[in-house]
Amino acid sequence: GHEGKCVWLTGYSGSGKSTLANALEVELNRRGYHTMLLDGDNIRHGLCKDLDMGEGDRAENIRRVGEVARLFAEAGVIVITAFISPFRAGREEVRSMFDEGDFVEVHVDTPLDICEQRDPKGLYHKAREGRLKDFTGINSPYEVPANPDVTVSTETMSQQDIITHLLKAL
Ligand code: GGZ
Repeated sequence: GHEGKCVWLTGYSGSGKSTLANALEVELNRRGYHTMLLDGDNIRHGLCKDLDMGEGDRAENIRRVGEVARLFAEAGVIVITAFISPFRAGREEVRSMFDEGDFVEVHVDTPLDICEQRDPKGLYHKAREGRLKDFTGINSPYEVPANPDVTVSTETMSQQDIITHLLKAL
């Protein structure tokens, strides 16, 4: 069978990580690959529901996601993750758990002001009003990936182009 991998999407809230992750999963499934999509919806309500958005808890969130991703990848699954994962050290820690080439870091490089304009859940607005603490990009840091395997821009590339690009990188 084919070997497992981890496609790790990182970027701001509203950058388009989940949309891309879902589209990538559909394409991989069409090609016969077994996939597992991990995102806030299935992780932060279950495995990580004891964690908040402070720096230490975000680090623990990413550590747990990395461990789960590795278990699935060892079973031959292509794992796609969609977490802000704002800290470089945490992303590098997860990378170190995989063989070279089996961890593909994808920077979803949508600028903060675009994410804030989109604001699909009104969270940026809430954060600007001071009603949400530790919000990434407003009052909590995002460390831009220094050496991502792939950088994608949802502004300049169509979703189909991005998916094609990601499939090639795999
Ligand atoms: C950032 C927050 C926050 C704060 C709630 N900061 O766009 P969303 O809504 O659906 O995805 C965001 C999600 C971020 O959780 P992650 O597990 O991806 O974060 S991390 O990787 O840093 O652990 C956002 C929502 O939760 N959200 N509060 N304060 N995003």
